[in-house]
Amino acid sequence: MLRFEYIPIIILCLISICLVANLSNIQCSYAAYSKAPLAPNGPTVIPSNLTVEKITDKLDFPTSMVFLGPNDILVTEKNTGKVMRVLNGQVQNDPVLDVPVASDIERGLLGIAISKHNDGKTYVFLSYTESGNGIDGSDHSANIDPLGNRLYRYEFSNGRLINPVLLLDLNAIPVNGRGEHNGGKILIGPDNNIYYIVGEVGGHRTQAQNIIDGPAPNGLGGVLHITQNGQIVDPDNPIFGKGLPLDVYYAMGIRNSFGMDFDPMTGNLWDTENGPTAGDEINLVYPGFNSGWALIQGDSKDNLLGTGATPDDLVYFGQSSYTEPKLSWVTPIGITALKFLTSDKLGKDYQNNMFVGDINNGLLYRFVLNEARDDISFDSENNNGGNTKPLEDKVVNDPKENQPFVFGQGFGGITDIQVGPDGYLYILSYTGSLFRIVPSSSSSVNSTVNSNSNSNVNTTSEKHQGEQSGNEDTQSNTGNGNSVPVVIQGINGDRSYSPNPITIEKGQSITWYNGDTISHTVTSGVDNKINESGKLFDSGAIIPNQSHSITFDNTGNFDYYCIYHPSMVGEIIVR
Ligand SMILES: [Ca+2]
Ligand SMILES: [Ca+2]
Ligand SMILES: [Ca+2]
Repeated sequence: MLRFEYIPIIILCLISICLVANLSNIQCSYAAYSKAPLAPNGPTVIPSNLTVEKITDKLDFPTSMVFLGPNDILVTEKNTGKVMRVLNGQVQNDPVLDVPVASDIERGLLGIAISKHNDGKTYVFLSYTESGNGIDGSDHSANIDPLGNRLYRYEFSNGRLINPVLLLDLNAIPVNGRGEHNGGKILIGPDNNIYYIVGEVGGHRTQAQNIIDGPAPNGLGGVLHITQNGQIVDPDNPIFGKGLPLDVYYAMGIRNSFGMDFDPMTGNLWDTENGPTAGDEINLVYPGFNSGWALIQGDSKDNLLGTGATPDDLVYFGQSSYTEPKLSWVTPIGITALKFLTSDKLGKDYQNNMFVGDINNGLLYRFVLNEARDDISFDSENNNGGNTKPLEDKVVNDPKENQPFVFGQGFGGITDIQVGPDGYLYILSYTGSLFRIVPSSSSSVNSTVNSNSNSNVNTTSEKHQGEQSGNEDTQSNTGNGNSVPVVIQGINGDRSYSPNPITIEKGQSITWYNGDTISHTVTSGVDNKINESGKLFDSGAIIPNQSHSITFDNTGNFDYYCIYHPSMVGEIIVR
């Protein structure tokens, strides 16, 4: 086991106080993200020859998954600390393991990886924030510190995870009192070693966060790699330097991450990284990569953190170096999972594409790599023929620049993406649902629990007619010639629906036309009041270039929003 004793916490606190003063704009940005809800009629994907099937919706805040075999999946649950087995679409009653976790904010049971060995042994690796008193949910409120952010190896045997071996024990005590930035994803690399990504854990500021006069790195804020037995991969030739914990780092300068994967073509590691109020990233993570946090986030030329730092100001160990993100977002999307689709089961066009999820919008993105596979292709031909010109700077300055990459939506915040033994793409949502994307032709009604989700891609609003017929306030009406037009313009706050607000007379109808390039909804209510959402009216997915009409028979003011993109808000005034 590699154990990094807590570096005298008093020193860390003193240093962090100085930093809070200097970087106050960053420190205050915590939890600025929102989690996208599941679309009421289920998620959809853009290609009409593909469809989304629901496997189950019976999980409790699932975070990561691995396949034991076909239709046999192990899923980690963040807050229960349980590893659940989903067999042929059924969540089994008994967990294969139940560990005690601290679960505040981004703490919990976070990562899982699997490695099958020739001797018949199946190792399962788990990362979690281990509870300080053996009870789930013991956190700041109970004044209990977790034991650590820990990486364990288990053996899968007779349906249970047994024989735990603690491989890595990292500090889980935040400097800023918040349970954020614990990372947690685990991968088995092409070299059969373990790759584990951990965030800066609540504001730690060491040289691993590029604080030149800070304490030595303490194992946080990077991609770590060790053998499956918990040994240093190459002790004689470490990437960053000799001695613990420097020699476990594969990459540094990472604020937080919920996703990484190896490109099956090149063996290159790619990750997603989360900025504070700005600067979500996708990176190619080579050995010795320094991502720039806490001095640079996003593209350094944009100076999104306001530090004025350049790559020359960062802390470098050994042969480490800084590289700009392959893509960054000025406005964070809450970027999460990243997975290469290794199979051609969804069509040759999608094989070896990189799929990425987010938590703010519940969107699934598809990226084609360039020929050398060391960059994202911004060729319009590889991106649904979309306008990729604004992306040539590798920065999504306006949320709309995203759109050529959007592949699917309505998943609720995505926590993991994997490829099953069947070659299909599996999407895990914090809402408790697990989906898979399959060719429409192979979709079987029996395995499709939510058949509504399949009808969304190709239907027009006409097929939704009558859905609201039992509603006192509204009814669908697509044939009203006197309907008042509203154009859905895209993700743009209270200017997403135009005009906004819209005023009509009692008995009149409004027809929303989707002039955007991705689907949106017109759903009554506001984000974060899920119980009231869609109670009065809900259009379901209005796909690009389609319309949906609703007649309003009662007076009043009605808030509405897009359930896929909760930042899109509008108001209807019925006189
Ligand atoms: Ca538990
Ligand atoms: Ca970076
Ligand atoms: Ca741009």
